[in-house]
Amino acid sequence: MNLFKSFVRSLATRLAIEQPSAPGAQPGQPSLEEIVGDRRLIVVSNRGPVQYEKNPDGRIVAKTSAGGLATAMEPVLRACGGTWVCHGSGAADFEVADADGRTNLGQYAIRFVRIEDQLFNGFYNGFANGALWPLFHNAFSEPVFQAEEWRAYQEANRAFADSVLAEAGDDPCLVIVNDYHLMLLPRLLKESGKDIAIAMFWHIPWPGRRVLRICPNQDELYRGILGSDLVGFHAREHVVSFLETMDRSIEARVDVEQQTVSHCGHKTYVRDFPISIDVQEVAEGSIAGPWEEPFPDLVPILRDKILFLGVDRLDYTKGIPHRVSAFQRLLRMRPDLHGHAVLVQIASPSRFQINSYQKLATEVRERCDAVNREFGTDDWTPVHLVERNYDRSSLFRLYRRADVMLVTSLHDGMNLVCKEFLAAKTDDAGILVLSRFTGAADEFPEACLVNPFDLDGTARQLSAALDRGPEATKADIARMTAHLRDADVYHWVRSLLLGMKDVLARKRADVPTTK
Ligand code: ADQ
Repeated sequence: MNLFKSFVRSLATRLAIEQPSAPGAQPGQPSLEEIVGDRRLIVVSNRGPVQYEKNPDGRIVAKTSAGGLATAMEPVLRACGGTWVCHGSGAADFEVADADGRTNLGQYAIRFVRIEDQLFNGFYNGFANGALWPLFHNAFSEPVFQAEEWRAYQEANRAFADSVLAEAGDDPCLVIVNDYHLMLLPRLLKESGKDIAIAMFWHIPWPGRRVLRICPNQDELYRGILGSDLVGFHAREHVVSFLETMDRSIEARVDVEQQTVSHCGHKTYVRDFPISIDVQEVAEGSIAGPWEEPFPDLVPILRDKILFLGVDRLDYTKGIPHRVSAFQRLLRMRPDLHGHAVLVQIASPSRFQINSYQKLATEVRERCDAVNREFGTDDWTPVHLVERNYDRSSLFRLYRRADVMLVTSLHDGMNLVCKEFLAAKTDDAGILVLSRFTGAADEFPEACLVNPFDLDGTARQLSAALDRGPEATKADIARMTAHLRDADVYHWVRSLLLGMKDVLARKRADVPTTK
């Protein structure tokens, strides 16, 4: 989407939010600006909402990020204003920015952090995604801990801290730190002695201390995160795991009832805030035009076929090979689907410099080929793998066309794709197949909940879901979308900010802790 359209849309959204009837707000409730109060809002994450790249003709173009974090945090800044501090990863980011690395998007500013390539490689491809990402997702790929990558991680976190502190100046600020790339940042900010309130939001699972104790740097990471005033997770289960980890792994006092951790005289509150999406944006996007327009290659393939759809970053936590194999077993069980069912897997290339991601791409291609070899005919190719990024609104149209949405993550903090699918299904027709190991499964008991490791079981459940008939599945989708409309991203941000307000009020009234 071009920046002008995005700006107009953000203005419209902001105006909508300020109405008493805005999503997530009850009449008489304070606006988001009132909740944030006099503090300046700074959001920090490794990846920002936009990267500036150069076309071969030298023109600079803005590219938006695929990924749940950007999808969820962007509406927050659109609504409240402030600054997004993120790594300047686009080739032209610093050409667009001023001498401080800042650029103004109208509704909010971006401040790019400069991290040279070798350091970034150690920090991002190394410690963050080669060690922490697999570690926190139950190690489906073995985490690799390297001393020099740990040093790069520390140095990159310090670079983010310098940038946030420069941005904050002497103003009282509210900083929202995002995710596992920046675990050391909260303490670095707290130690500056400035008036900075810190909320850390954790987008991935917190699996438990027995899994995490293999990390040689766990103490420093936990001390880092405990610089926050509030730590937010998607699910209650992650809150419980976090409290248990802090209780048993470092010198800290944990109050399970109050959900607090006291460490070195500082108290951190821990709460769950299930993240969500801008439901209205998806619903409107899904009917903005025919689905065929952005997907001309799929038109001759789909025609009147039953569309099974997968949309993910090409990541081993998303269970894409398992999904393709479950579909293969479904075809073995159900000859009546031959010639009539098509699986389209849209996979956004991700972290391709890491070996395990390259291996995954090869495995997914091989599994798709295997299904097509087993069942394909001259006029029917059962599986189509599309490895590319799309404009988000194009995806919303395809969700609407889908008959069965397949979300089979092996482990996922929340998963926003299933929520986008539900928001796009304004006609209520469709089936959501959802892994039990997503945060979203807690919110949608009406989905067809599966264990993606159980390929035969998943195929059987898929078959049964297809047989339930349109009336039953419509009723399920209607119940899920009704919940989603109440629990959208504005509800999430409102809860997070109100949670933070409550924490700061409790802290003002609190006696300092000793441990
Ligand atoms: P992710 O692991 O990135 O997020 P997810 O929540 O599924 O996962 O969000 C993916 C986002 O990327 C969706 O908005 C989707 O539309 C978009 N996307 C996927 N494929 C795309 C493509 N080919 N082209 C364009 N866009 C594409 C992390 C955690 C999740 C958590 C989120 C938010 O791993 O568990 O839900 O953060 O907290």
